[in-house]
Amino acid sequence: MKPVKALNHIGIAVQSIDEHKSFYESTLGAEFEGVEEVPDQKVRVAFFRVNDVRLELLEPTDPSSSVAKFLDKRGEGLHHLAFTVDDIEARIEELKNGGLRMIDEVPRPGAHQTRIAFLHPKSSCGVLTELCEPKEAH
Ligand code: CMX
Repeated sequence: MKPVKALNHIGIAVQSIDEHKSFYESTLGAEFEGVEEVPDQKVRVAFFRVNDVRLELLEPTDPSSSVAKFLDKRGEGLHHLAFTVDDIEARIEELKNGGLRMIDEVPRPGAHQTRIAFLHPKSSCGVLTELCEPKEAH
């Protein structure tokens, strides 16, 4: 596959953004960038920035959300790594042609008007991995 461009963000599943916001903002001193709802994924997300690294807290908005399921099974913690790509459709095809298992074979809408697609963790060393195409890249 054409190389990914950057680590876009690290996703962390939480029961409540409000409960954990002060840890990232006040204790660690990360820059709070805002909260956004991603209806397609049934989550509310909060972004924090530490230099070039962005952290995304994910809070489920519905019990059927995959994040709610994750919290039930595993509790709060690291959920996924997201990598910036361009031409996400081409990257999905390359991964599929390489025999990797995609959760999303068609891009879905993500936060900040990105388009996203997940690889199954069984195809990526047990780490849920997201391809993320920023709006300006297409
Ligand atoms: N990281 C690593 N492994 C994970 C995982 C995660 N976040 N979530 C589930 N798994 C593992 C499970 O432990 C399980 O492994 P075992 O079979 O060894 O027990 C395996 O994946 C299948 O899990 P499951 O519970 O049977 O399947 P689920 O129905 O929970 O689905 C997954 C898992 C990854 C397919 C589903 O969560 C999914 O489609 N995720 C992509 C969408 C998503 O996570 N959206 C939220 C973020 C949105 C955003 O950033 O905007």
